[in-house]
Amino acid sequence: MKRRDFVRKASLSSFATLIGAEIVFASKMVDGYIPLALQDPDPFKLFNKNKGMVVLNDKPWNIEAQAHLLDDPITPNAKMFIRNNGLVPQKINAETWTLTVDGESVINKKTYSLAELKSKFEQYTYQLTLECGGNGRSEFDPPAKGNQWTVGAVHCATWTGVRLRDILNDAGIKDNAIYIGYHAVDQHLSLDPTKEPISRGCPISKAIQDETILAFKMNGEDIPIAHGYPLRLVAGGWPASVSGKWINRISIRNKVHDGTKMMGTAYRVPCESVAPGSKVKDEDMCIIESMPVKSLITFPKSGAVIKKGESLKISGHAWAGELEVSKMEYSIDFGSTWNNCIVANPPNRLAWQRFTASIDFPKKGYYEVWARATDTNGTAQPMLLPGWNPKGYLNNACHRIAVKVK
Ligand SMILES: Nc1nc2c(c(=O)[nH]1)N[C@H]1C(S)=C(S)[C@@H](COP(=O)(O)O)O[C@H]1N2
Ligand SMILES: [Mo]
Repeated sequence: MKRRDFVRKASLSSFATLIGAEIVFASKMVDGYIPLALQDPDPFKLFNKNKGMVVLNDKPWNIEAQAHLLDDPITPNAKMFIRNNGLVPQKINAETWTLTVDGESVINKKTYSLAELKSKFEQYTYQLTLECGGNGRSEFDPPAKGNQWTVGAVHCATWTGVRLRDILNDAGIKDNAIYIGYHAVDQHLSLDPTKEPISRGCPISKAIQDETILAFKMNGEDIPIAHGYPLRLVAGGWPASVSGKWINRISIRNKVHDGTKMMGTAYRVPCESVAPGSKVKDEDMCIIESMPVKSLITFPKSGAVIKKGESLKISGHAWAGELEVSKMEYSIDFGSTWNNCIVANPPNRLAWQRFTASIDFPKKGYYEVWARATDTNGTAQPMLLPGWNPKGYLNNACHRIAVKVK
């Protein structure tokens, strides 16, 4: 019903764009009629996603990958999870798009066109890991409300754009600045124009890192609409909620940004660990910053069957928020003993690292391959579910796959 109201507002020309053809008898269509072709949009076609992706929610669209889809060193669009808090914008005009830099702590409020951003500032390309803070939520007990992500809310694409730092400096950052907050054009599910689905941010120290960029390209092409066309903030290694899509405003704040989903329990965990199921007061919740060390076996798919005498080549990716992964191990005996994998250096800071190993099994039978990454601080992934928290964030437990040797 709400969706219908929304669609009613969309113009006929945007219907035609979405359908990919002119609606020949459009003038005969009753006001508010939704063309059949749009009544049940196929998300795989709509967003060009791989058929193996799993739709967790359609209002708003939330779609996750499966571990075995994430084997590409650079994640292609077809295999990138989508996480939306509101509605994907329908009509975007890159020609007239602007970015405004404002806030209590901006020296000169400024507005840039996309063309200005591209010509005025140097462009950089980085490969950046974006993982949803709620990735792995489905494992928590008592369960946490929200999309029940398993392991597939992570991707590592390349992003091309301008450094946020260069833009902030161009507008001028006052000495009292401590945070930035983003604003975007996606609509709240209620369609109430005064509400934002999400408006998050990060401390200035993260905002001015080399790799924090305002991107207009993903994997060398225009960013797909679902991933933030025409302008997206990308802040690798932090909960992907910091990486605002469809950005048209950045505020330089003299306090911690107080936008939607910055407060209460949103993207926060108890500052001190709590017993599962506890009620935690808002003031005892801390904002998630760098994501914890984690890894995923992306080849083979769980359930692989190999012949006795064959060795199994596994591969996957490991990442560690602001840090690097210093060690990657696998176990085939339920964690009793561990062997080293080969881990590649990241192509750049904040990109995931590829690991490989060749595994020999002693005899026929059922095995599990468990994978464990350790970051440069010496912190390893837990084998079991880590600290319970009210919203089910930061599950970085070891990934495992089943293997049969016949
Ligand atoms: N404008 C806007 N930006 C957003 C969101 C959103 O709903 N609206 N979702 C955030 C969250 S919670 C995540 S996990 C990432 C998901 O990025 P992706 O859909 O490109 O994978 O986008 C972030 N940026
Ligand atoms: Mo997220």
